[in-house]
Amino acid sequence: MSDSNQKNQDIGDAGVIVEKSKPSLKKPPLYKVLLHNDDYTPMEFVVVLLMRFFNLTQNESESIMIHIHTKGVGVCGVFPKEIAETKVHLVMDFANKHEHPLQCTMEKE
Ligand code: TYC
Repeated sequence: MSDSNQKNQDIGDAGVIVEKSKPSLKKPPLYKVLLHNDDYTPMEFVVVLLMRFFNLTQNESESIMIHIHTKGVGVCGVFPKEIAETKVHLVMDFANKHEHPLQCTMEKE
């Protein structure tokens, strides 16, 4: 490519400017779904919730719950935006229905 041409252009054989096509499929931005610690939500409730909404095993759920309990916050999973939003809503509905103060948020990776 000659220096005078931009990145996405090149001079073809017949002196015609050829545009290189940009890749059209960009990866969607991903979001972490976070659970926050509190003093009241029962540990077993958090474990059940992690198994139910994040398809984690009992062992995975217990270790994430203990991580959140000791560190204050933890990642339950990483998803495209709309799926992360749905998970946050489902978790908050579940916690509210059971009158637990559990907080679930999302954050761009
Ligand atoms: N800290 C809570 C307790 O001692 C347990 C807990 C863990 C609560 C994780 C929320 O996201 C949480 N019962």
